Amino acid sequence: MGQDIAMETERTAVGTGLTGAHAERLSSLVTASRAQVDRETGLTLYRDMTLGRRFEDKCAEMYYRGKMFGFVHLYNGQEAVSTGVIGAMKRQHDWFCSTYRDHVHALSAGVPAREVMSELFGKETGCSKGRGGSMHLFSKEHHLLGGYAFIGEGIPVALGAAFTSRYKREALGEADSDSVTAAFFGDGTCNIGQFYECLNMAQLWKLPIIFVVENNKWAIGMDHNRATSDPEIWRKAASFGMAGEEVDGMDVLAVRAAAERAVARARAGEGPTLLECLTYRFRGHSLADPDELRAEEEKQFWAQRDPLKALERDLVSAGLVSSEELRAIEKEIDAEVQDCVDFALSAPEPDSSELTRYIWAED
Ligand SMILES: Cc1ncc(C[n+]2csc(CCOP(=O)(O)OP(=O)(O)O)c2C)c(N)n1
Ligand SMILES: [Mg+2]
Repeated sequence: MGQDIAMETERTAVGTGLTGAHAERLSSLVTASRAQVDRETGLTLYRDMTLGRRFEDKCAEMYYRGKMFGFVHLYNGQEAVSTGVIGAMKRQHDWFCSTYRDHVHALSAGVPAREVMSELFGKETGCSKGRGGSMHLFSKEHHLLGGYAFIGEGIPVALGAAFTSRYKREALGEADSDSVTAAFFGDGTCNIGQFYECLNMAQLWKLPIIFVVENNKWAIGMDHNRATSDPEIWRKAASFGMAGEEVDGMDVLAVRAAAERAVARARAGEGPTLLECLTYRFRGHSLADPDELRAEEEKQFWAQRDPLKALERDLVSAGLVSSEELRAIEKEIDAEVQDCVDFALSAPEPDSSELTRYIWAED
């Protein structure tokens, strides 16, 4: 027991939740290669991240006011990952696969906010017709292959999408079939079998897939450093001969640059990438979690690395935008989010005669 405690102290840099090696590299990751963006792209990134943040804040409000039910897992703090990766891919061409923490991935993929909010209220106008709820967002039109309540469940689904892309091009002769799939999942999910099975198959068949690990250091109340043999997840890629990369997941420009490299490899037929994004969730595991396990010092450390504030500093210091413009965007987005709530609250519920509809495919 005494030995266990000593080992953990050595492995965890105080106050960051990171292991010593991770913590040492965090500062160099900040200055690692970052995407160059023009004004328009910078504004698009800021808008997407702000929509994610404000949408989630509104969900918390609705949940605590008793308007939303069931388990709801918010994404606050992790926005740079969704925006950085999905923003580097082609909407309605490439494919995305999420987890139960899926609202913001859906928004970044272009699913209308009204449809996402409606789904959270269980309404017919929801992207899953009100049958899925928070953890099961789906949109064929926007190539969102689903949120999944079971951890790791989306990884083989994403692998199938990546296989389909290659099969269509090489076996069926569809020359324009060059889509790439991004599978998002957490650090805790990297300790289950499907992760390893899918990494193996993806590399064996050189599939166009990006395994995006959102390492927020925690799997509910389990500290990542206590749960895995090598806390540096990206290194696990080497066991499969796969490209692996670690990136500051609080820096959208760094995530975007890493995603661009991974997408380029995948489209060129060079196969998959394991991309580990070091990030943090600013709220409890779900809205039912009082969040009492994580140290205040650790929360403070990561709060100072808020990805939205970091992007604002970057865009303003580069002279691309003014803070006033960003405040105006936030106002617009607040109005958009309120519109979603009004729309979702007044939308119809699924008709009870149709409760079993959509269990089987209709076309
Ligand atoms: C197959 C399966 N086993 C256990 C659970 C219970 N469970 C829900 S969330 C979670 C932790 C996942 O942590 P991580 O992958 O780091 O994702 P995060 O919540 O941090 O985004 C677990 C074990 C589950 N949902 N599915
Ligand atoms: Mg986690």
